[in-house]
Amino acid sequence: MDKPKDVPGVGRYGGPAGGWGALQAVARAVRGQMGVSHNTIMLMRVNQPDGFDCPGCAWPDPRAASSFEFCENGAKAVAWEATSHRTTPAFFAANTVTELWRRSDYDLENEGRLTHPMVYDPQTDRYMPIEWDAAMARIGQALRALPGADAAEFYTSGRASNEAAFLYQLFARAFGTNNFPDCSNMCHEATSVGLPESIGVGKGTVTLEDFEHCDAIFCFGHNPGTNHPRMLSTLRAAARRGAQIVVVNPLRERGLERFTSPQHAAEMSLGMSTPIATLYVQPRVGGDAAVLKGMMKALLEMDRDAAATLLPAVIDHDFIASHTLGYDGLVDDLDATVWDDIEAAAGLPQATLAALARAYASSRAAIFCYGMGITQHRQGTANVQQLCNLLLMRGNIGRQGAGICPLRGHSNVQGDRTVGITEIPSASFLQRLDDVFGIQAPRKHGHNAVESMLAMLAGESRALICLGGNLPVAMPDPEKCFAAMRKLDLAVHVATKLNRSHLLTARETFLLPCLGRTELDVQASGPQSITVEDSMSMVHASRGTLPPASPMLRSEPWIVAAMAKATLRDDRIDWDGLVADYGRIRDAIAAVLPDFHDYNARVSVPLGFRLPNAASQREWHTGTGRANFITMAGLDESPTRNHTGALMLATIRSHDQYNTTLYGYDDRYRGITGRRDVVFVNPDDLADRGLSHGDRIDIEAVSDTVGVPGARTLRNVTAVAHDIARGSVAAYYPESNLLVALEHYDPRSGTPSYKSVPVFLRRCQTSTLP
Ligand SMILES: Nc1nc2c(c(=O)[nH]1)N[C@H]1C(S)=C(S)[C@@H](COP(=O)(O)OP(=O)(O)OC[C@H]3O[C@@H](n4cnc5c(=O)[nH]c(N)nc54)[C@H](O)[C@@H]3O)O[C@H]1N2
Ligand SMILES: Nc1nc2c(c(=O)[nH]1)N[C@H]1C(S)=C(S)[C@@H](COP(=O)(O)OP(=O)(O)OC[C@H]3O[C@@H](n4cnc5c(=O)[nH]c(N)nc54)[C@H](O)[C@@H]3O)O[C@H]1N2
Ligand SMILES: [Mo]
Repeated sequence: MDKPKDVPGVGRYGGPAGGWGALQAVARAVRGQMGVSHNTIMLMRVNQPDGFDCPGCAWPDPRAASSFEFCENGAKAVAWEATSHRTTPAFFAANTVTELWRRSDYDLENEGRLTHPMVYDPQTDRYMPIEWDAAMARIGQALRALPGADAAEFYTSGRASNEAAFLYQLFARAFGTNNFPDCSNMCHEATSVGLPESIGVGKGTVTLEDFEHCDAIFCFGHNPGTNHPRMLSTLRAAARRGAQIVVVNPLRERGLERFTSPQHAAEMSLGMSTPIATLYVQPRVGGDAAVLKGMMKALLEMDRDAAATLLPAVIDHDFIASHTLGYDGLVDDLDATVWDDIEAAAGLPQATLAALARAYASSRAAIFCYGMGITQHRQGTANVQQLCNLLLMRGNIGRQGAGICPLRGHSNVQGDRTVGITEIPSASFLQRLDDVFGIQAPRKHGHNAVESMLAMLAGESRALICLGGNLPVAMPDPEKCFAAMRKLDLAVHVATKLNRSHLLTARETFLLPCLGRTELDVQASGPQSITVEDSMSMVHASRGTLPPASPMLRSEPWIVAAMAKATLRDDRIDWDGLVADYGRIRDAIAAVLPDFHDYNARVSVPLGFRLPNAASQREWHTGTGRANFITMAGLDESPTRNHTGALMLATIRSHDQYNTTLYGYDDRYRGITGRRDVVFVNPDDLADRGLSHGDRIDIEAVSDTVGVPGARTLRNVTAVAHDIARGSVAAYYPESNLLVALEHYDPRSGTPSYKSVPVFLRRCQTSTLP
């Protein structure tokens, strides 16, 4: 191969994940770059028993309460919130919304924390300050003026506490709708739909302790070095005691290869690192169902060989007989599926799939971890269920050191779901809500995120309330979602910082600034704690310590209650009493959800308590009363083979971003500095197209993927030759969202197929330089 040409901002990262680079990045975030003073940092008590829960991710805290854990990206998340920059009324007076629209997403949030409640004035095209009371009165009036409650959408982003989320769903249901689009709809909905059918719970079954007892960890489609960095400590410990760590990911991700723990002085000072993956396999993007079926087929063949030669069984037939249903159907499907097809769909040879199966078969207790690489596909739900099938084949659910571990996204996305943020609530939950609060919650199911956008676009939904987040920017197809937002009668954003969604103004638009998790929250009864649930169903308290960014800020529970009071006319809910003391909100949650019994007492201890998880006790709350093998028909994600030359695009996160929030323009572990306008391509795929590393290209989505014609092209990005599976390309979200059709989602869960977008690469047609 020719010597790769020099491309600005594109290099190679040679070191391990973590190490001094991570500490330097923390220092940069803390010193000035994000406008945080050292004193502020000293005041913080992140993930300490008496401090606040890190808003960075949902990975659990270690059991030893003293072993304070913090990471580079946690530091960035905290510094982002604790910044000394402020977005004040003077700033809004100096800039029209049209002018602000032209700024980058990075610049908008970099203005800092919102300080005052604001209302949009169409006359001057500016946001103007408004008193809280006046804002609430107008919001209440606008909601009451809707043709019906179902014309309102109540969006939740997963940072909201259990207390805020519970009040929010109570408000919307007392108002009369189950329209709860939420970030989970774009994230782990395939988990929430797929796991209950397979094993009867919609959450992971393992605890952190299980990681100490397993001897194999499989990582499917997640990138912990960036998105769950504290997990690297767990992987490091497992690797050091000799557990196998098997990675299935089209990209080589540094955090899954090598890690230097900043918490271990010796490793740091000696410049040593711990190798993480014992086996790293790179299927093509969208090839997971084929990988999993290949592993199952290989396992089956091994088991048959073992039976023929009187060796011990590889498959746990006793467990299958006493706990499961549907195994025969699975076996028939595996027998009918030929290796040639599996190899083509997986992009891996049979020998590699057999090696994966052998690694699995040789383990005593295995944990399967997975993230967006599994869920964000047209077959996301089926993918999740294939993971379950493979675990069930060896009885790897409901015993020590074994189980399934979805890596959840936002720090409380799982808790929000538990306390009622769902568009498809159960009848029993609604009945208990009615009984406890004397309301009549609607029974009709509501809209998920995609459905809410389609309803807004059609003019059927007229109001959108957002409890955090950046919905139209996080969703596919900005052209459609932005247009949908602009048609609304009412938009209300409860937020900490300015983002693009706030600039998509409706007839009436309100921007309501709230306290963040790091800040002291004082109500009538004194300082308050909130509670959150992590990825492993541990519920614990979090208490902010920093002085609020502005005296005008209100807490999310306060804002939700104020909106409810201004909107509802004949409810008998004591909103003021609930907000005066969040302990009363927790009592109300416990009254509705028995799993939260003695809630206040149980969160008063450092690590809180674990919610019951039936599958981890081998109790199967499925329709059949057993764990179900659920067979997926076929192998393919969205087949690209009908489109000669098409590649499969996955949209991914850089190391310097939190979803739509950009902390900066570097992606250190992938060697990218100061830019995001790149697409990662396998060198052979470049060569096949007569393209080279550094060429400027256009990415064109295959237009008829889901029967939605229309040109979608991301122009003028730089091709970067990368260690990525053949047939696969990757680009950063949210810039690449314009390539994803709104209708391109998993029909079973509604999860957008952000990680399987068939595209063509073309030499750039525009002559302007980037
Ligand atoms: N610092 C930081 N932390 C975060 C976030 C953040 O943006 N920044 N976001 C939070 C949220 S909301 C979430 S949901 C999580 C997301 O955490 P992750 O699930 O780790 O998210 P992604 O970066 O989108 O994608 C993860 C991996 O999927 C791989 N992948 C892509 N396509 C495929 C495929 O077809 N098959 C397989 N097997 N793998 C594939 C990519 O190579 C990438 O390594 O992180 C949370 N934590
Ligand atoms: N192409 C593509 N698109 C994706 C994904 C992908 O992998 N690829 N991933 C999807 C996933 S997994 C998710 S979860 C969604 C994320 O979707 P969202 O959750 O809607 O987006 P965020 O970017 O996390 O929201 C950032 C905003 O939240 C507000 N905020 C921050 N902290 C707080 C707080 O404490 N309270 C309140 N009220 N507001 C706060 C700030 O104003 C900030 O601008 O994006 C999805 N979109
Ligand atoms: Mo997410």
